[in-house]
Amino acid sequence: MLYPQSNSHRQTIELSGFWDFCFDPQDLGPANGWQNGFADGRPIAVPASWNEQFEEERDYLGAAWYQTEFGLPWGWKEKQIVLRFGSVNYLAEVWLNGRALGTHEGGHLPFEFDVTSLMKQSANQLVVRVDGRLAFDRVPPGNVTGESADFFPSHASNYPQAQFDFFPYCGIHRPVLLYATPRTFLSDLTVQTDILGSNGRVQVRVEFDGDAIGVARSHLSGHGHQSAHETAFSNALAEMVIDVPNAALWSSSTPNLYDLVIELVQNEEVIDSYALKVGIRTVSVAADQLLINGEPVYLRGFGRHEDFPVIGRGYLPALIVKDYALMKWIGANSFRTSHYPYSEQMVDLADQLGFLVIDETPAVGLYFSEQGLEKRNAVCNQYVREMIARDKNHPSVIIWSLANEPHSASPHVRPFFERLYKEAKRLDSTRPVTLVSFVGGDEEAFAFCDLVCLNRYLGWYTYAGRLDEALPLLSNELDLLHEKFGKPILLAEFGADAIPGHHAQPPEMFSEEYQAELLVRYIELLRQKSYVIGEHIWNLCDFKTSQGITRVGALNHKGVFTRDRRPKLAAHRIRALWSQSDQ
Ligand code: BDP
Repeated sequence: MLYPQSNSHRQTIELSGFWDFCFDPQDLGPANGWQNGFADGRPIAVPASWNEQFEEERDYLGAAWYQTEFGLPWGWKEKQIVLRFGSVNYLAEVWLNGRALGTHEGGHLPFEFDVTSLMKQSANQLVVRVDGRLAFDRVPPGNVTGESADFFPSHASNYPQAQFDFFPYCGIHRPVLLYATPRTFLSDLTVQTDILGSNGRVQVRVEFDGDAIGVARSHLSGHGHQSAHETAFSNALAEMVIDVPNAALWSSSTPNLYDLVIELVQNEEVIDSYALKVGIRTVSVAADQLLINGEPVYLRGFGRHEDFPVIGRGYLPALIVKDYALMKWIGANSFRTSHYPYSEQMVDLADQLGFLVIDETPAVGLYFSEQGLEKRNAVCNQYVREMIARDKNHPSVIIWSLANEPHSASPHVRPFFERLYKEAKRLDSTRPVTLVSFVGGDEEAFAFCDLVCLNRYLGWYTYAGRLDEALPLLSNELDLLHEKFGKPILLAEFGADAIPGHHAQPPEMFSEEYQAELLVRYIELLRQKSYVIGEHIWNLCDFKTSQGITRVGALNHKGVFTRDRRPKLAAHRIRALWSQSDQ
C-alpha cells in the first residue's frame, strides 16, 4: 500500500480539523439514519482520541459517530479518488453521501475506499461510526472472563478491563486523507535490497491498476549515483533490478537514503509517478547474532507508546520529533512498536534518523480459548498482511513481531503462530520474524521464530525489591533458553516503576534510585551474554493505562522519562552507559 503523495500526477488533501461528534451509548444511530448525517453534533478534533477531549466520558468505549463535509477539489473531475484512514480504533463503519463504503476492524493500521463514483461537486458528507468496545473476540481483547490460564487475572479488576496495559483510547487517531490519482495508476511498489561486494542491488516490483500500460521507468539518485531503467509490464507487473556501484549503505549510524522515482509510461508519456526513499541494507540472523549489512548489531532502546495528555493516541508530529530527540540524547539505536504499528510518519523518521525498528502487530494479550478462536486468527492474519503491506519498503524496519505476550498454554498456540509466521515469511522473506513472550521456555513458537524475544520483570513483579536474588535467576534462565532454542535473545522488556520525585537510599521500589539500579544491573548482566543481541527498556516514557491498584494515577511509571518527557534519574544513568557504545 502506497502512502498518498502529491506530485504532478497525484494530489492529497487532509481532512483533519474539527468534525461533528456524538456519543451513541444506546446505539440509536443506525435506526435513526445517522449514516446520512446527524444533527446536534459537537466539535471534536480529528485526529485524536475522544477520551480526553471532553469533561466526561473518559472511559466511554462504546459507539460514537463522526461527520464532516468537503467539496470536490479543483481539477479532480477525471481522477480516481480514494479516501484513506490512517488508524481508527477499534471498529470503523464509513458512509459517503449516505452510501456505505465498508468497515474496518482494528486500530493502528490504514484502510481505504475508492470513492470516485460517489463524489459530488460540493457538500460531500462523510460519516464514520466508531465502536471502541472491549470484547473477548477482539484483538487486543478486553472484558474477558473464563479460565485464568486464558488471560491476565491481574487485569481482571482493572477499569476499563483491557487485557493489555495501556489505556484503550478510541477514535480517529491518524490523519484522514483524500487523494486523487490518474485512472490508471501505480497501485503498489515493493523494494528489496541486497549487497554484492561493494555494490548495492535494488529490486523493484511495480504494480498498477487500470488500462493496459506499456512500461515502468525508474530513476534512482543520491550519493553520487544516478541511473534510469525501463521495463515492460507483463501481466500488470514490472520487475527491475538496479545495481548501485559502491553503494552508500543504510545503517543506524549511516542512515543513507537514495531517491527512487517510478513512472508509468504510455506512448512515451508519463501518466503517473511515485517517489520513495530507499535504504540499501540487508538484515539476517546468523548463529547468535543479528546482522545488518553482514555486521553484528546490538540493540539499545525501548518499548514505547503513542500516548500523550489530551490527544491520547492521536497523531502528534511534535511528539514524534521529541521522542526521537530523547532517544538520540540517551544513546538508543532502536525501538519496538509496542504494542501496535506506530504512525507511518514515525517509521519515515526512523529511516531518516537511523533507528532500527521492530514492527509489531496489534496482537497483544492474545488468548486462545476455543470461543472466538477462528475470528481471532483471521484478525491476526489481517494485521500481519496490513502491517507488511504498509511498512515493507522501510529500511529501518528490521524485524516483524507477530504478537506481544500471548497466553501460550493452549495446544492451539503453536499452529496459530505457525500460520502467522508462514504468512509473514510469504509476504516478506527478507526480514526475521518473531514474537515477544513472557513464558520463556514454554513458548513453543520459539522453535520456528528467527530469534527469541523475552519480557522479564524479576526484581519487580517477582522477587520484589530483591535484585540480588533476581539477577542470578535471570542469568540462569537466559542461559537455559539459549541452550534450548540455540537462537539469539533480545530482552524486549525489563523495568521498574518510578514515581518521579520519589527517592530512597538504599533504593526501594517506586523510587528513582531503584529503577535506575535495576536497569543498570540488568544491562550489566545482559552484556555478559554473547547470545544477547539487545536490551529494550520498558518504557521510554510513563504512559496512561487502566485504573488499578498497581497503577498510581492510572499511569504505568516504568518510563525513564515522565509522560511530559522529563528525565528521571534512570535516564541519566542509561545515557552514561549507552553513550559509551560505539554505534
Ligand atoms: C509487560 C507488557 C507491557 C506492560 C508491562 C508492565 O508487555 O505491556 O506495560 O508488562 O507491566 O508484561 O509494565
